[in-house]
Amino acid sequence: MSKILVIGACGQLGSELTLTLRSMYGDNNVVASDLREPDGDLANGPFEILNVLNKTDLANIVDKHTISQIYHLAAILSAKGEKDPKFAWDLNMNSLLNVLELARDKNLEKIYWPSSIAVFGPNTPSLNTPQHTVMDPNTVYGISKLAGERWCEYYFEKYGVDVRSLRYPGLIGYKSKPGGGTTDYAVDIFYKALEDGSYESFLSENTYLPMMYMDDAIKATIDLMEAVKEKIQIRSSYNVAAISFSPKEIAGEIMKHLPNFSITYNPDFRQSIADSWPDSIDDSEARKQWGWQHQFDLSKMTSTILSGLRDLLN
Ligand code: AKB
Repeated sequence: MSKILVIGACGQLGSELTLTLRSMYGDNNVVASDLREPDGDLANGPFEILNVLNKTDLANIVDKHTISQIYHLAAILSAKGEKDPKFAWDLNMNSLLNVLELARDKNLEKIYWPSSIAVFGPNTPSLNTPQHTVMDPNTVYGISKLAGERWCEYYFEKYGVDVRSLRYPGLIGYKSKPGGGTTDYAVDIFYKALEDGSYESFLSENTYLPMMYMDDAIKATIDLMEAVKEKIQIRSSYNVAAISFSPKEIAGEIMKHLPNFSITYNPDFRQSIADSWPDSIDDSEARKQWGWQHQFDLSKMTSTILSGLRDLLN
């Protein structure tokens, strides 16, 4: 039985992915790790405090738990990265290199590392952005993700490290909040809709971005990691898509459930980041090669989040 280490397990994606992996493979086969102590259900399985920049601690944890697979999710996201670019670069890059080196040296079975739509930039075709195209990211987060993709392919080609990756769109869940991203508005809007009945968007009304409900993101991640090696023909990172919408459209969808909800627009520095990213993504390679299919459209996602969040807040 493979033993899995999740790095960044307390984050927006990490907390839900860890619990799904534990339900699939057993609590004791999935070790969660993060800089901070876990809360909620995450505390019900093995947990290690880990700063992934510390290579020795990382290696000791891998040895202690006989880890064979790593999901490395820790990163500084787009908006936060712009506040301290050097730190974002150091963390995003050196943490990935630590994991790839360890995977090569200890001959680990598989590695998962997320990339992002942030690898694209202002000169990338923004409608149905192809898998292979111009990539000129202008955020430090996007630059680090693009460099990371090149490193993943390099470690696969040169050393045979079985590293797999997805270019996530904005991930929307309600069980834990994201931090420091440009797509975070699409999570905040649900909290504010239920708590205050109104929301001030930091992106303008017609800003379209590729998005995905958390359950689909987890499904995509696990489908990719479970796929037989021969099907994984892209070793940089796969485009994956589900839905695309603007603040105005998601507000309209929320109003179908909460007719008194209102939205105002007050774009800030995150507008220019959003403007440099695609409106929609062509993910046909993922669909063809390993059978990716999403399950949540805007209306199904909205009703699922509103009813789940109502229960959580009550
Ligand atoms: C962000 O907004 O920075 C992230 C991303 C799209 O990778 N959610």
